[in-house]
Order: sequence, then C-alpha cells, then structure tokens
Amino acid sequence: MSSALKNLSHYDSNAVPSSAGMRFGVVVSEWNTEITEALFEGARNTFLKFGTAEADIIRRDVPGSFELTLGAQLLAETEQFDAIICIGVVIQGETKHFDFICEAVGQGITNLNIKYNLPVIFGVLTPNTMQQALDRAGGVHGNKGDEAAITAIKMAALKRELEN
Ligand code: RBF
Repeated sequence: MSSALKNLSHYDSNAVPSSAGMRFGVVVSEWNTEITEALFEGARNTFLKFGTAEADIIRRDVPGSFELTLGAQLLAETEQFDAIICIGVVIQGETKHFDFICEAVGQGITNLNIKYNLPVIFGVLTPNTMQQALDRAGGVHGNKGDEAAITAIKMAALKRELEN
C-alpha cells in the first residue's frame, strides 16, 4: 500500500493553520465500526488540537461507504461547513463489492469537491486485510483520521485565503 512507508499521524505542526472558527462536517460509515470509530476519534482530536470548537464538529452516520457521497452532499447543501470529511473502510479481501464501492465513493467525493467548491476529504481506508486497517486506525502506521483532518484544515484555510 502507498501508505506503508508513511505514518499517517506524522505531520509538520508548523505547516498546519489554526482551525479556530472553522466548522467541519464528518460523515462516518457504520461498516467496520471498530475502525471507523478510531478514525473519527483521530479526526476529532486533530480538529480540537488545532483550535476547532467541539460544537463546530458535526457528525452524521451513514450505513456504509457507498452512502458517504450522499451523506456529504446533504451536509454540503446546508452551506455551513468549511470542509467535510468522509470516513469509511472497505477491506479488499473481505468484500467482493470492493472495486464497485471504492470506485463509486472515490468518484462521488471528487464530484462533490467540484460541485460545491468545497473540500470534501477522502478519509476512506482501502486495505487488503483487517490488520492493515488496524495499522492505519491508530496502529503502527498512525491514524488516517488524523491525516484527513489535517487535509481538511489545510484545504479550508486555502479556500478562505483565496476567496477573501
Ligand atoms: N460498506 C463499507 O463501508 N465497507 C465494506 O467493506 C462493505 N462491504 C460490503 C460488502 C457487501 C457484499 C455489500 C452488499 C455491502 C458492503 N458494504 C460495505 C455496504 C455498502 O457500502 C452499502 O452500504 C450497501 O451496499 C447498501 O446496501
């Protein structure tokens, strides 16, 4: 996997803007909740670390990763968010639907970025095994939730800078 050599929780704090005053939507898939809850906690803690108020982290759950796109679109329609994170896990070795779901959610999230001119972040793990998922949900390779939150903050700050 491409993240095998990268710890997802390692970043240069000095290169991350303050997220105070920013409002984030987080859509969480209910499949493999052991993993998705850990990813959500990583994202939440990272937002808080960089100054986001607890009340400005709005979470909504959806049944599976396939539904992340519509969940994010419904949040985007409210025009209340600086960025939205989609959190899910699709494990290749356990899911015949792997290609179908990953293709759909990847394309769906890409479309939302463009349709709403809003950062909608792909916080979806697509490992081969459950162990690889655990390794990236607070394990030896860090937490993809942290990485997704850092990406959301950076993109929200870029949008604010260029639009103001
Ligand atoms: N959703 C996930 O988020 N991760 C999965 O690994 C996953 N595997 C699935 C495997 C099968 C065979 C099916 C039918 C669904 C799976 N889903 C998974 C759920 C999917 O994203 C969506 O919620 C359902 O297909 C809606 O009926």
